[in-house]
Formats: sequence, C-alpha cells, structure tokens
Amino acid sequence: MLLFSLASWLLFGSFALAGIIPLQAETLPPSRVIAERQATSASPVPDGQCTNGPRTRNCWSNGHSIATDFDAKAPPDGVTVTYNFEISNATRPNPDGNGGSRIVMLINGVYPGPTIRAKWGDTIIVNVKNNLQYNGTGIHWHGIRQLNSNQHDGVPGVSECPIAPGRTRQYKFRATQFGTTWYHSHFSAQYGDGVVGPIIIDGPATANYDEDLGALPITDWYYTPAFTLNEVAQHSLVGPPVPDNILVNGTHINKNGGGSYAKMNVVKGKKYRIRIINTSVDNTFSVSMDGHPFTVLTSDLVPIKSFITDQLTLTIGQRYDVVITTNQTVANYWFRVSVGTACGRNDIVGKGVQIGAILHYDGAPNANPTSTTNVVMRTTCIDESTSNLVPFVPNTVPSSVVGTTGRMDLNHFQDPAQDNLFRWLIDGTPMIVDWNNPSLETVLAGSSNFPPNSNIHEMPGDGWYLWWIQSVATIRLPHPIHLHGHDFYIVGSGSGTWDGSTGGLTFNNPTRRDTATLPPGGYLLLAFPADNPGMWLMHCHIAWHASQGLSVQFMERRGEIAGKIGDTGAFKQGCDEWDGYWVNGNPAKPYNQTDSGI
Ligand SMILES: *[C@@H]1O[C@H](CO)[C@@H](O)[C@H](O)[C@H]1NC(C)=O
Ligand SMILES: *[C@@H]1O[C@H](CO)[C@@H](O)[C@H](O)[C@H]1NC(C)=O
Ligand SMILES: *[C@@H]1O[C@H](CO)[C@@H](O)[C@H](O)[C@H]1NC(C)=O
Ligand SMILES: *[C@@H]1O[C@H](CO)[C@@H](O)[C@H](O)[C@H]1NC(C)=O
Ligand SMILES: *[C@@H]1O[C@H](CO)[C@@H](O)[C@H](O)[C@H]1NC(C)=O
Ligand SMILES: *[C@@H]1O[C@H](CO)[C@@H](O)[C@H](O)[C@H]1NC(C)=O
Ligand SMILES: [Cu+2]
Repeated sequence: MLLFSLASWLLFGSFALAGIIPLQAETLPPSRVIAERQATSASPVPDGQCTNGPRTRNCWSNGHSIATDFDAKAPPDGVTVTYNFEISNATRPNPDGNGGSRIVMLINGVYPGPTIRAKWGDTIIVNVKNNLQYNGTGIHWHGIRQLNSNQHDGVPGVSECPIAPGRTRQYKFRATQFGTTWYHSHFSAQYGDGVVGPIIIDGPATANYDEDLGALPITDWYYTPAFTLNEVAQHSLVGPPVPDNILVNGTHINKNGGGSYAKMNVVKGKKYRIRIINTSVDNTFSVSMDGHPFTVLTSDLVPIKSFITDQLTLTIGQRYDVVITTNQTVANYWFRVSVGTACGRNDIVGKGVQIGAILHYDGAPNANPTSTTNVVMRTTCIDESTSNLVPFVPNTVPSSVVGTTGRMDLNHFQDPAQDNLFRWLIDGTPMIVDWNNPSLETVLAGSSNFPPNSNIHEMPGDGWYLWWIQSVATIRLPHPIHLHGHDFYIVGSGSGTWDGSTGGLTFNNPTRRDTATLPPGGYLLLAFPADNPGMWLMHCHIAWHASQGLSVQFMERRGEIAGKIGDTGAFKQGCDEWDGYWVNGNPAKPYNQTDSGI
C-alpha cells in the first residue's frame, strides 16, 4: 500500500484494507496500480488474492490479475470448454434485407458464427465437421498463441491438410491470453462466405464496467459469393470488387432503406464493455458513438493503459475493447461507422443512409436516433497512434535485435500471359501453399524439401528477431499484417524506406498486438522472440491479398517442432483423408486451387 497517496487511501480505504485495489480508470493512473501489483519475470511476486467484479476488474483469481506478465507466468488453472461446429452451405437472404439471396457457408447455420466463450486459462476444444460438398476447410483461431500447439493453428497447407468433405477435425488449445478475438476459415477466400465468428476469453481488465455487451463484429458484405469475387480480384486491372454494404453484428440497412440496424440495449447510469472486431474481407472502418466517448482497454489480445477517445480506426483483424458510460439523456444514439475510403470502397457510402448501429436506452422510443456529433469521422486506413496503445504490463525489446534484421520486400506482378493474373510478392515470390503437402508435414518428416513458393523464413535460435517489411510496390496500399503464434512488438513504421537507423524506433514498451498496418509505400519493423517452435504464417489480412500471395511463413526452431507436437496421429489422419479426396487439376473434380490456398 506504500505507493498509494493519502487521497487514494481515503477514497478506496475500505477496499485497500481488504487487500483489494479497485481500478478506476478515470481517477487512478494505471501506472500506480502496476507499481503495486505487477509480477515480472525478474520478480515473480504473486498478485494478491482478490475477486473480479464491476469495481475490481483488474483482479482475477488465484494470484492472477491484470498485472500478471502472461508470458512469464502460467495462466490460471481452467476447465475444458467444448464446441461442435458443422460447416454447411446454404442459400440465405442477404442480412441487410435487400431482397436478394445468395449461397453462403455457415457454421451451425448462423451468421456470424457462434461465439466461443471461455475464461483465461481454460482449454478450448472445437470439433469441426466439414459438411461442404466440394470445399475443404480449416479454422484459424486469430490471435490465439498456440504455445507449443502449432498443429491446431488451422492453416491449410501450413499447419494441416484441409479438412476433407464429410470429415471432422478436433482443435484443442489453451487460452493463455484474454480479451476479444475471432476465428475464421483459412481455406482460400472461404471466410468471406460466412465461416467466421467471435471469441471472448474472460479475464481481468484495465478499467471497470458493470456489464459486458459482448462482441460487435463489423464487416464488409458482398451480394456475390467470395469465391466468385476472388477470381474477379485475381484478374482485375482495376483492383478488387466493391463491397455492397457493411454489417454490424450481422445486420444493417441497405441503400434503399430496408433491413435493420443492430441495437445495443442499455440502461442509464451504467458502464458497458463493448468488444469491437473488424472481420472484414477488404474494408477498414472507423467507429464512434454519439455522446459516448470510448475508454479503450485493449488492442487485440493485449491489455493497454486505458485511454479515452471519441473515435477508433480498425483495419482487418484488429480488435478494441471499449467501455462506454451511459450518462446521457434517455434516448437513442448512433454508433457511427465510416469506411476507409482512402484504401477501399463500399457501395453503401454516399447513398444517404446512416452507416452504423444504434445504442438504445431503456425507456427511449423504438426509433432511429436523432443524435448528432462533432466528431469528424476518419476515412483513412492507418492504425491508431502507437503512443496511445501502451501495454499495461511493460516489455522491452533488446535494441541489439537491430543487428539481426531480416528484410522482406513487398511488390506485385500482373501477368498478361495468364489472363492478367495478379500476385503480391515477397522478395519476388507469391506464397502458394500445397494443400497435400503442408509445410509442417515436411518438417515432421525431417526434410527441407519445401514446395516452391513456400516463402519460408527460418528462426533457428531462441532469441529476438526483427523483421523489416518494406514496400517497394508501385501500387501504394496499406496492408494489415497479421502474425500467427505470437504477438509482435511494433518497433517502428513509417512512409518511404527505412534508413536503418535506430532513431525514432521504440524499444521500451512498444505497442504489442497481432495485427498492424504497413503504411502505403512504407515500412513496418516488427520484433518478437522465437519462443514458440512451429510453422507460423505472417500475411496481409485483406482476403484478396492473402489469396494473391501476400504471405510468408516462419520456421521457428525447427529441431524442436516435432517434440512439441508429440503424437502426430491426428495430423497424419487428416492428411490421409485429404489426399484421398483432393488432386489439384483432376479433370473429374469440379474445382481447382486457383489462389494461394490461404
Ligand atoms: C451448396 O453448393 C452447391 C455447389 O455450389 C450447390 O449446388 C447447392 O445448391 C448448394 N446448396 C444449398 C443448400 O445452397
Ligand atoms: C469452394 O467452393 C466454392 C463455391 O462452391 C467454389 O467456387 C470454389 O471453387 C471451391 N474451391 C475449391 C478449392 O474447392
Ligand atoms: C451481438 O449479437 C449477439 C448475438 O445476438 C449478442 O449476444 C451480442 O450482445 C451483440 N453485441 C452487442 C455489442 O450488442
Ligand atoms: C476493417 O479493416 C479494413 C482493412 O484494413 C478497413 O478497410 C475497414 O474500414 C475496417 N473496418 C472497421 C470497422 O474498422
Ligand atoms: C459521461 O461519461 C464520460 C466518460 O465516459 C465523461 O467523459 C463525461 O464527462 C460524462 N458526462 C457527463 C454529463 O457526466
Ligand atoms: C482443373 O485443372 C485441370 C488441369 O489443368 C483442367 O483439365 C480442368 O479443366 C480444371 N478444372 C476446372 C473446373 O477448372
Ligand atoms: Cu494487403
């Protein structure tokens, strides 16, 4: 208690006496709390016992709290949570009520897919059955660390063979971090057809709230199936097709005014947590809530020192958990969404309809809001400033990592001889996986004979690595870069070419997350330690760009991978099933692999 001032002692005296330190983001700087509660690897002091509640969200249980260094300390003991997914195609009306319908691919018949909910430390099992007639599948648990469980990362052609039609695969992994994330198919463009849903891992938080409204996935929506559009995108001279609309939590109005907005129901005088996820295929969004500034708690699965803002920009794959205070007049308020038109388009823009959702106070009429705002909604596609995204538990990247920088040049190529086939290139090659020969299979066989276009980068040692992604492309677009198996630390980013100097780079507690945007025509410097043996993908999360090859894979501590995976029976069975189903270029089959496969 030494570090508490007299004022906070008086304010929170009774809690403090009971050994509980409530965290009030507005009044108590998080830095103080961290001094009080932090457990570091250097000093593994167990956190005090306290119970998580509306006014003590920084607490968790059994010696774990928001200040626990989740890299250094094992997560709490948990239980096993099991979900069963069946993926089927179906013909459904468009969720924005535009009168049309289309073929979709759904998990258990719902869109977005079922929310997976577990607690920090739990083991999650998901049995995935592929009921699709012709497609393989594979589910990736975005942002989940998969520590020593590479074979459950769900990337066809990298960590598994796709799940063949009629077959079931069991994924099993531990929730070593907490917060909000999502899962999606990693089989070609399949998630754009509906195979996507939220994941919530309950844990402590850096600000208090009364109630959790749950996940709010925001996506672009197309009236045409993703596989059809993917072919268009791969041969387009004018860039990818324009999305027809956006959906907030699976619903929206259409440009003619039909359909309905998502509604968040609240009562006056409370604090609510909302978990915003960008599950787009192509669009970046900015979001704002009239009269209700956001207290931001996390960026991706990393708790941050909470800050207040009236607007957030999310590129694909990114998440922000926010708290709003319902301290306004009982009424309806717009949750506004703007599209990042600096990097993409959406047909709903400029049609005279409000884009977004509704915050509905109990007691207000059932009507559209009339609220207004002074916030000028962004149309840019750049990340939130890293100066706002300060991890709650600090980490330091050793500056010596600059000595081992690995450069990757990003470019593109369009081939007139192949019907203008468009490919994104890393160091001259697009990454194209071979579904029948996932790179993990090659490693397990003790071979280095990877298929061409594998774009493998080796991380042999157990230290830190710095990866320098440099755009040398004439098409200058932002790319949301996502890494599997790790969070990365954003040591630097900027426009133009990095000059190799360390001036302006951040080594002391840099922003840590799993998705960050490469600025148009610029560079991104990402550091992470090689502490998770496996084959891990790093790719652009714009689905079209991933299909067009914008990806690499890290081969991390190759010699230890087999030992971490242990029993390879399920892995081998999955490949036997797939090999029995799929031969690319088999004239007897209705479809071929035409893209990167991821
Ligand atoms: C499922 O997809 C196949 C192939 O695209 C199609 O022929 C069939 O009609 C679809 N089934 C439903 C229920 O939409
Ligand atoms: C997957 O299914 C879609 C829709 O039926 C089809 O267009 C695509 O070619 C299929 N892809 C593969 C590789 O089977
Ligand atoms: C989104 O919809 C789901 C399912 O209906 C619901 O549980 C959740 O609370 C909604 N999210 C928000 C933020 O309202
Ligand atoms: C999602 O990300 C994409 C691309 O990064 C972006 O264009 C879109 O505006 C984002 N959507 C939201 C709601 O932030
Ligand atoms: C409402 O709560 C926000 C914090 O979320 C605060 O910034 C604002 O001053 C409050 N407004 C009123 C009228 O109390
Ligand atoms: C798949 O590729 C093979 C070999 O190139 C070709 O004969 C066949 O027609 C293709 N099938 C489809 C559906 O495009
Ligand atoms: Cu991209």
